[in-house]
Amino acid sequence: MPEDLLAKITESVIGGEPETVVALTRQALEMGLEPMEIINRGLVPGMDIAGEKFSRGEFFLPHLLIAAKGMQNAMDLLEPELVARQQAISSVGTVVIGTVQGDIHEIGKSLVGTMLSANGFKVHDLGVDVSIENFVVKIEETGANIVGLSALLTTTMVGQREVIEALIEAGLRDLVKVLVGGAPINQSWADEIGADGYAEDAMGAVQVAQELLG
Ligand code: B12
Repeated sequence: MPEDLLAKITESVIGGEPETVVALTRQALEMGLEPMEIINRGLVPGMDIAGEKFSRGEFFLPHLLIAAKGMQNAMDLLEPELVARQQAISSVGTVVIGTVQGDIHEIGKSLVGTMLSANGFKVHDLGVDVSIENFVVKIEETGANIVGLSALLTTTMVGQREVIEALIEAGLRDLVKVLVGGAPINQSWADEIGADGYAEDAMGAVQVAQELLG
């Protein structure tokens, strides 16, 4: 049963069993489950529960790390499937994406990058803990139409505002749309810092990016 399999994936993410996560993910693909279904109903709930346990003091950093390893290894398997399932249209826009300075959360940012690239965007992923300067330089160098700024911590979300300020200073603000996201981010924060768009998840990010480029 797909439901049972998805529940087992969730459990093995929480339980810190990366090899089992990968084996079950492979099984789910073989059963014909869609990659986004496996991500949204199997892997992400596992990460959410691990995060909740961490805030309650039931989990420590190593637990989060091993849960993340499970999800990341499964993503290595799912990414080519995600890309293969979308019709790669000729490039609809160029995106520079990264997680802001001081923040090393990678998984959500990478998923957004993969989905954008699967939907025809040319994506330059700068990785995590990206300095303001690196964002600015890469946007200039690539002529990107969109920059995606990820932040997972309430202490680093201010980095999104700082990148916007640096873009204004560099005279690039009118040339690039700013898309923000990450667990603590919402529409009112996006409005407050003058971002052009916000999305809650990777599918939403694709939709908003398409809307931003008209
Ligand atoms: C895995 C994890 C880690 C891993 C990260 C490993 C890795 N390689 O990425 C490790 C163990 C390193 C880690 C470290 C820390 N973490 Co942590 N972590 C998590 C956890 C459990 C899951 C994050 C995740 O990957 N989710 C799955 C992905 C798919 O979801 P996502 O990241 O939210 O991304 C989606 C959306 O947000 C959105 N999105 C994301 N980026 C973008 C960008 C754009 C442009 C758009 C449009 C959309 C978008 O789309 C994505 C896909 O759907 C969260 C809890 C949680 N549920 O979020 C805590 C959490 C984020 N961590 C937390 C904390 C406190 C920390 C530490 C400070 C712990 C410590 N004491 O050291 C450190 C900080 C390190 C640092 N400087 O960055 C807190 C943050 C609290 C807060 N409000 O600030 C959380 C919420 C846990 C908790 N409940 O307490 N963490």
